[in-house]
Amino acid sequence: MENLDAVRDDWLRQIAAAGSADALEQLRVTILGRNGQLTALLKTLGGLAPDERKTRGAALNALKATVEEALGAAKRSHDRAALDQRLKEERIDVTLPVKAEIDGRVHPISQTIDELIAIFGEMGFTVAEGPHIEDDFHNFTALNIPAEHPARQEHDTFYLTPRAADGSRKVLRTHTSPVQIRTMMETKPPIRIIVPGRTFRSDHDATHSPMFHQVEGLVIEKNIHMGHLKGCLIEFCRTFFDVDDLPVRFRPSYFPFTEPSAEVDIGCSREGGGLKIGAGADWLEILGCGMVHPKVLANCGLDPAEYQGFAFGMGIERIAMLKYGIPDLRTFYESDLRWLRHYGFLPLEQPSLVSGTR
Ligand code: 2NL
Repeated sequence: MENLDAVRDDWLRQIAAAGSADALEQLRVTILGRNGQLTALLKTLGGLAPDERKTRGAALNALKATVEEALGAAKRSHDRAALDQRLKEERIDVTLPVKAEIDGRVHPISQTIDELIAIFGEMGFTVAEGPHIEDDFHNFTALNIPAEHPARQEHDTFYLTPRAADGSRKVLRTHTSPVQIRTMMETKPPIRIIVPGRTFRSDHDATHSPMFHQVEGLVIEKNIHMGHLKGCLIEFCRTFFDVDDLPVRFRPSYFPFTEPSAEVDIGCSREGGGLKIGAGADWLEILGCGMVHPKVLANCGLDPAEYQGFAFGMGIERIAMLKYGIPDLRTFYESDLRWLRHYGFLPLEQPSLVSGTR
């Protein structure tokens, strides 16, 4: 039988002589691997008498522990030497110029929503959100939109299939109003919310996209009247377009969910093909509004004799195009990075907001 002391001394010598982490690993496999030398020695135990096997087995286990310990120590020493070498060789030149970061831009839709939140936030509004997939009740019925209304037609609205057992179909919300319906049904007034978000209509041309963004606002309190509506929306228009004396006019209109209803125009001039907001003799329509219809309040479980309110709605792409001079609606959704670098905003740019209160 081999003398284990000699074997051990030989291995330890080889381990000490290994010149690299790779050589060390090679050695580990040669000694301890599946076909290794120590493994071979262990296999001979089976042929020994029981007494001999016990002593020889114990000696081989001790040898294995010694070799493993030596391999571990040698590996740690190699790693440390390699690190020391790298630290000695590698230099950081702290005087080099900073690498230019590829900085992103905030999309004009996001920027405009941030501005809306800042402006209405100053007036006490919070943001509400809701599902894009709605049911007939929240999108149409509760809003006093009659069955024969064009908005309910197959042609204008994205209906989801298949129908439920009762024949009803879900719809992609055609406006953000269902969120206001849900809010009125769930919370006790006073309510002061804006609802920015995606809306969907089956419409696609130079000025219409099947997906677009809307912001609607809703105020429900006791004794709210048309004066509050006008003050709030005049303040909004002047702040958003950043023109202190911006002319604002309210024109009678019709929506099924408000009574009375109005459309809001701002003063502008269209000279030489250009559009200038806040000056001149022309008018530009920018939003719709009205006092919430008593039937809509009742549909949401509110007593119209106790609570009144006003609501408004506008297209986010439209007001962004007007404010930032973006000529084509379709470019909003093309994800063209050159467009985004041109029309986008830096992340830390503050939303335009009055410097304090007026
Ligand atoms: C427009 C006009 C409007 C509303 C939206 C509304 C919502 C509820 C109740 C009453 Cl829950 N009204 N929303 C009211 C008037 C006008 O939007 O031209 N949008 C693009």
